[in-house]
Amino acid sequence: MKCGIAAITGRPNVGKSSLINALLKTHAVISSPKPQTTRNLIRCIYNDDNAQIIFTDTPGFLNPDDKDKLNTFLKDEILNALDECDLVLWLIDSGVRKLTPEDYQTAELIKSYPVILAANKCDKYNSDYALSLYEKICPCVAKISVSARNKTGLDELIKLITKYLPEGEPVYDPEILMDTTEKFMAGEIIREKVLLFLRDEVPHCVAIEIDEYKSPEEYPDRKKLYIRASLITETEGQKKILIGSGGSMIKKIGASARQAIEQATGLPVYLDLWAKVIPGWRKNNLALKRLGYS
Ligand SMILES: Nc1nc2c(ncn2[C@@H]2O[C@H](COP(=O)(O)OP(=O)(O)OP(=O)(O)O)[C@@H](O)[C@H]2O)c(=O)[nH]1
Ligand SMILES: [Mg+2]
Repeated sequence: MKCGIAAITGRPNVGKSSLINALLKTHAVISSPKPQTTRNLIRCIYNDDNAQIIFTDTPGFLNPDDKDKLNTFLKDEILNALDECDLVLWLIDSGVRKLTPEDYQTAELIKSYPVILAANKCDKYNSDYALSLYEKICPCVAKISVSARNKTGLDELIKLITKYLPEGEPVYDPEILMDTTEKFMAGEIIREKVLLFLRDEVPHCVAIEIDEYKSPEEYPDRKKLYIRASLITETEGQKKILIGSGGSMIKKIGASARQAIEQATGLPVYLDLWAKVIPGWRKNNLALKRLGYS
């Protein structure tokens, strides 16, 4: 058996989370068309007869602006993922025609690991040029074209990763899909709907705080999973947009999130959403800590 940790890194929006979902054949982590969807290191576990691969999803690599402490946290999560991994899967977008300073920094950060270079979105672009660009700045043990959307190249990718992982027995029970809590995942699902329904910069200014999480498994007198959550914005203006006229937006987010949480947990759900303001929470260390970004 092989067993080890494959950290997936890359620019925002290249499809890192979508690829994990495609490999695990389930909606494990949230994805969206907006960059900087993923905010935490999340371990997802893949099992087959030959290997257990622990994939770490990470935020997209961006150079943090010193004032934006959330962005500093996102970069730290990437460094934490690199700290614990056995190999790096550097996911690039097949459509890239020019490297950025962040690409060079990523190459520097991962140079001591075996790197598999994977060009995603090969359903949309020919990957050859993008792969040749990145190969010049990062020696890799293998390169491959994949499409998380069309599920192309995924078996080959698993074979490649398995080849470069250390020998070892599985460390996670094969029943376990993710090394995180249901409560955290509920917050992520709500945030995914915020990203889906709200436009422009607003979703990036929203954080979710789960105030109450009472499951029938823990409280047998309840028939439904009860979740009370706060949708936190930085300003009153953003809060107004989040609520929408007559509460229409927050209702839409709630209805869609409730359905998705019901699907994920297999339980009927009562979801109670509230909008709150914590002024400038992305720049405030105490607020970031409270919201799980520290
Ligand atoms: N055409 C195409 N689109 C894809 C593919 N994989 C992902 N996408 C789309 O790319 C967008 C970003 O996907 P994510 O999985 O959220 O990307 P990410 O790299 O995790 O993004 P961050 O978490 O923001 O760093 C979404 O709109 C996906 O539907 C693919 O193989 N082909
Ligand atoms: Mg992501």
